[in-house]
Amino acid sequence: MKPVILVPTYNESETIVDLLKKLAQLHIARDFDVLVIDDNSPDNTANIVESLDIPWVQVLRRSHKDGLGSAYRAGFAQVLNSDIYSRVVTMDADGSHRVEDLPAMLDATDEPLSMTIGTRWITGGSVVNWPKSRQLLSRAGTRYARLALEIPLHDLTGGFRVYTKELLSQLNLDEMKASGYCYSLEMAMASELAGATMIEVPITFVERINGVSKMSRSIVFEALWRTTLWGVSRRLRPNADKLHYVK
Ligand SMILES: Nc1nc2c(ncn2[C@@H]2O[C@H](COP(=O)(O)OP(=O)(O)O)[C@@H](O)[C@H]2O)c(=O)[nH]1
Ligand SMILES: [Mg+2]
Repeated sequence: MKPVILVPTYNESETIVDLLKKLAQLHIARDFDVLVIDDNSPDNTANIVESLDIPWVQVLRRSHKDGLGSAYRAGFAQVLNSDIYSRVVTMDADGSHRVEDLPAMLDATDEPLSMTIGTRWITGGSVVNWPKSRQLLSRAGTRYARLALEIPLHDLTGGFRVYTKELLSQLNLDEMKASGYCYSLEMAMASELAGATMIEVPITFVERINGVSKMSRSIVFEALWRTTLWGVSRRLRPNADKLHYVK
């Protein structure tokens, strides 16, 4: 049993090769697979990855851009169908989630029902090259989600995580609704409802140098309204939420 790293991509031709090169260095010491989940990127990301012909890297091709949450759900469904994986890592393609931080994330716990969260806003964690506005947005997002969802974690908006297969197989992934980046909040909420141990590992988040961010106003808006609704629902119907998210 080995980990699998899910890397969602949309127009990441300028970043994905570099990430895979860095992962190849780590692959010398550790066994893992990579699944790139590509939404038919017009810049040929999927073809570029396949042309590298790396035996431990596969591409899941989707027909059109359908958001980060939906890309991850497709990836989860594919890897949960296989019985060779023990854990699932989620990682951005653009180098913001550093391969250097991955060993500490993978070694953080042996707990079978757990989620390890790469965390920027704790001692030892940091952010490099993010404008003040983006830092503010991320910190305010986490603070609002902590309050609304009552989850005492320090980085709820980050997507660098390790889920155990046992945890993912207990969640009703088909019931998840977030289409954009707030999928990370929905997954944290569902994992907490499943009784998962949550481990925070400090990471350094480095803003991309190449390619462009897909963050948009509509992604922020979706996170805001969904978090507000989830917060209300958690207070009014806590058991219904558990039934909704946990098998
Ligand atoms: N498959 C897929 N990947 C996406 C989508 N939106 C964003 N991504 C990927 O998600 C990761 C994070 O996106 P990014 O634009 O870097 O967001 P930021 O770091 O918050 O500015 C990158 O690897 C993107 O290519 C999408 O709709 N589909
Ligand atoms: Mg990024």
